[in-house]
Amino acid sequence: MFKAPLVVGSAILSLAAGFAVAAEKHPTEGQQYQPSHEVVGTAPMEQPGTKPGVPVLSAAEFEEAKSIYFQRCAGCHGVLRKGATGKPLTTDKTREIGFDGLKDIITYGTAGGMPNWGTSGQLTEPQVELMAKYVLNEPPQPPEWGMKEAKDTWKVVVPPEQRPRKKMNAYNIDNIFSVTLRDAGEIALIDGDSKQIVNIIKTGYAVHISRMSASGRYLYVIGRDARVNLIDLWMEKPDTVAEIKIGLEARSVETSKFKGYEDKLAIAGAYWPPQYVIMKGDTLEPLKITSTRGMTVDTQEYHPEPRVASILASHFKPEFVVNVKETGKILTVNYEDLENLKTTEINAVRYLHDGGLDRSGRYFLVAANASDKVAVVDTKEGKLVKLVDTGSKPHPGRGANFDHPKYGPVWATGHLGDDSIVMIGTDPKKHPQNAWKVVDKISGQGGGSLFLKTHPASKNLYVDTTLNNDPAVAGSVAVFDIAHLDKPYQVLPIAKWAGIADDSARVVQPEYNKAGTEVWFSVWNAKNKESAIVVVDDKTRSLKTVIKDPRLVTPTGKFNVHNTQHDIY
Ligand code: DHE
Repeated sequence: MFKAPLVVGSAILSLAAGFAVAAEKHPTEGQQYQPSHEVVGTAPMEQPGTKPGVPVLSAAEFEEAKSIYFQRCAGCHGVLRKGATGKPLTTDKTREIGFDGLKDIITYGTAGGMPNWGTSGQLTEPQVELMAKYVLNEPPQPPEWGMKEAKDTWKVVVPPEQRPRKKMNAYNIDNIFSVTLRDAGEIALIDGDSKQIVNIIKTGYAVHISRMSASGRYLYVIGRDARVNLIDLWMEKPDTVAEIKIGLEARSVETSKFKGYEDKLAIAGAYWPPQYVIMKGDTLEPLKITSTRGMTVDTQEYHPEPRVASILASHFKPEFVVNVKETGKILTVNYEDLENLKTTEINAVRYLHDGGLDRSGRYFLVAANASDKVAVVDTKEGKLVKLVDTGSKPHPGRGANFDHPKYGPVWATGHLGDDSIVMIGTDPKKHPQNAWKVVDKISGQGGGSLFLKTHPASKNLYVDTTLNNDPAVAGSVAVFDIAHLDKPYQVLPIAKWAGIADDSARVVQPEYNKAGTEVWFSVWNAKNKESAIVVVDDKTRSLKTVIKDPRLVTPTGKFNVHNTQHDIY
């Protein structure tokens, strides 16, 4: 079995900062899998005044340095430079290190995970010097985004009363896929039955995820620039009916799913400003903005910019589960009474990222990848059940639920930092001895895994290795037989099947069709190169169709309407 050499830190776990702008190169090269704040970096910010002895930057130098900082550094060191997964870069610290010391750190990196921006060639020597000078100056403050700004950007394109009263198209909308066209700032709606493109819709910049309303009629899409698009799938040609910007930088959106609240509310979480916004489900009218600034779970220190990571709608209560990255807290936000908002603050662990429900829908499992843990929350009781130790940097997407032949129902995650796939028991009633423990661990193709998936109708478990630095591994997926997890996995050469032999093409995110008979993969190439969607027949594990179209630019996430609506994964 091939095992990729794993360098956790700069060299391999590479994706992130500023990749959207690097159109000519594959975006994942040589950059860390850390959030980029490239959109916040474009906001107007006043250049702070200088102090005697601190290098003065011209306005043009300040703009260049600010842009580099927000693209490449803010994800780890924070927008305000107070530290996140990286060290604080406040001026009391940077001035102690001094210009030469900073220049060395930026050039060569550190054993603690700071990338070698200089020697890797990603920053030129003058840019390294510029950044050393920049961090000796006070950080600029990006703007806030309150109700006024949200309302100023809110647009109802088609008011609810002018929308169709019934489905006006012949599509089997349950089996439509919303496909992220990352660098185009668009989504493609693809008919899962005919594999034809239904519409290409302009969305936010570097659109991140799509989620479905409880009824399956409305699709919500969020861009990195915090723009939310509301798309009505009942229209003759499904399209945007409302939009809003809920902040300057964001990644998550979700809708109310509790009985009686279907399609009533939407919520979006921002990276900057650190806040979540609750909106009217059918118009996106902003109703309530809540800041996530506050104390960290462990050291109980104030954190000025805790980003909102994944958000999930509970099926058991009228609640959203909001994961706050830097404070390490999980908030359950009760949406029954927005005037008297009741929030339960659940202590978990720092740097919460992505996760999903167990198959019963009651428990939510979320990865804190920098802590090598998965937090389990009981959404019915509103309590932390367990923090489970996993492999290095778990990254589940929403994870995969299946019946393990020996241990009963499990939820699985792959890892960025090693080749393991761990399975956590999720049935405290019938299998109490296995509940919330790692009951099984198998090895996949290597580290750099982002997503894994199965379906109740499938016997297979597919695991991608998108960020592995071996192009053959990044361009293929491993598939395991759930009934025989101890048997070797099969490798499906997805990028090759797409006829894309380019080393820069990475295969990302398995997604099933509604019936669970097909699995769709994105062959994610650079913006100026050919990408594709490869459809695999789940039963035979063979190639079924390749979807290619010049409009399919940088496809990444794919969200099947039915599976997303019902949290099937
Ligand atoms: Fe994502 C989900 C954040 C990079 C594709 N991504 C998420 C979620 C968060 C997040 C918080 C969970 C949303 C939810 O469930 O509500 N992603 C981040 C980052 O901060 C990071 C590391 C860097 C950044 O600056 O954005 C990052 N993500 C990426 C990518 O580079 C990917 C591969 C391609 C892309 O389109 O940008 C990517 N992220 C995805 C996808 C999901 C996702 C496809 C949804 C998975 C799912 O099945 O639900």
